[in-house]
Amino acid sequence: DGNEVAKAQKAASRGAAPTISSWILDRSLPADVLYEDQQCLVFRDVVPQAPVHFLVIPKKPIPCISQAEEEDQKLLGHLLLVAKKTAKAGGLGDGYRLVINDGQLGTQSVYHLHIHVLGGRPLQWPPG
Ligand code: DGP
Repeated sequence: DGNEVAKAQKAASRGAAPTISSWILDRSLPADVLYEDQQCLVFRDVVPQAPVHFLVIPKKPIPCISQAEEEDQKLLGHLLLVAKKTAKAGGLGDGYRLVINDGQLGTQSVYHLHIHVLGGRPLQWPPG
């Protein structure tokens, strides 16, 4: 909601590193949490790019997919299964898209690994 956007902007203006881990895992920023277990958290994106847009993040602070390790294999699989379950629970039975942005050219803006779950409208291909 607007309150969350204002807090995000305030945190950014303080020069705080924009990591979802510090804002959401510490609960310093209220997020609309849809699902949580020991390994991950699912919450609504504060700047939705589709009628349904949420983020699946590991609790482990992996900065980006390119820095994930072999030892993260099970966790990464878990994140995908949680993404598909929450997509179905979120009413995206007719299809949706999972996106992981990586690094500068991938337009990653928050350096805590997250899977975008996008749907609720026909999506364009290729993405921009
Ligand atoms: P990316 O560009 O892939 O790094 O996506 C980061 C996403 O995170 C972007 O869609 C906006 C969202 N976001 C950034 N800060 C916050 C926040 O504090 N709360 C929530 N709910 N979403 C955030």
